[in-house]
Amino acid sequence: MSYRLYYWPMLQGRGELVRLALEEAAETYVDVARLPEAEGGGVAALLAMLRGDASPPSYAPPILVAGDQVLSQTAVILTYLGDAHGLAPADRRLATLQLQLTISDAISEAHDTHHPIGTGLYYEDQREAAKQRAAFFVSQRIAKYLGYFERVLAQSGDHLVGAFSYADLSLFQLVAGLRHAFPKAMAAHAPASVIAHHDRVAARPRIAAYLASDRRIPFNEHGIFRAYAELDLA
Ligand SMILES: N[C@@H](CCC(=O)N[C@@H](CS)C(=O)NCC(=O)O)C(=O)O
Repeated sequence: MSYRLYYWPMLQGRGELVRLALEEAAETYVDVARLPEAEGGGVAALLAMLRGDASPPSYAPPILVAGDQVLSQTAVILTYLGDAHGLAPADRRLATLQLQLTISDAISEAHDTHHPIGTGLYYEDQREAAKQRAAFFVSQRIAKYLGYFERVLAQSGDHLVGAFSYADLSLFQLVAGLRHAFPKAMAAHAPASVIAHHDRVAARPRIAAYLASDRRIPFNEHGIFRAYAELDLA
């Protein structure tokens, strides 16, 4: 199977959860919007896909085209890749999805620290609200989410559902993103077992190779995890 991923070309975002799964599966894929427009890429290709006649149409990226299937919603795409490439144990499919959706919730809350009022507004136009939202996220939510994953790992061992799954890749990305955006808060609140889990995933050969490659877009201030020092309130 040769996959086509449609995602915003300048940021990791939720597309990164799909990229990590494709990289771990060693599947070839075209990151379509990162191609030049002259080669059918760019944001134009993504917008054309969003406006296209997939059934149902996709509401938002990431979108994965797999043969004649057009899939969106990150957790749906990962469920598909988990089944197709052994990235979720067959007897733990729903457990894997359950954890993935919790990671998705945490990612949405991390995004809302810098865009608490509206995604269509600039950060600079919601700075004061962002400070309030981030204070709550940093003091309450990081510890609650990561404390939950600490409990899961205490139960299951090295991997979230006992054996390796796409949810491990996504937890890695959540932790990497939180460390980028909130280094002081993460130093204060991240459980050691969750950091050790992050490091194990980062050391997986295909993931390590990917992270060192230019396919991995660096964290930046267009993405979900942004390093605004004023929001990192340890
Ligand atoms: N629940 C969806 C959320 C998708 C989403 O919010 N995508 C962002 C980029 S990461 C987007 O472009 N959203 C456009 C919009 O919501 O209008 C998922 O997990 O895939």
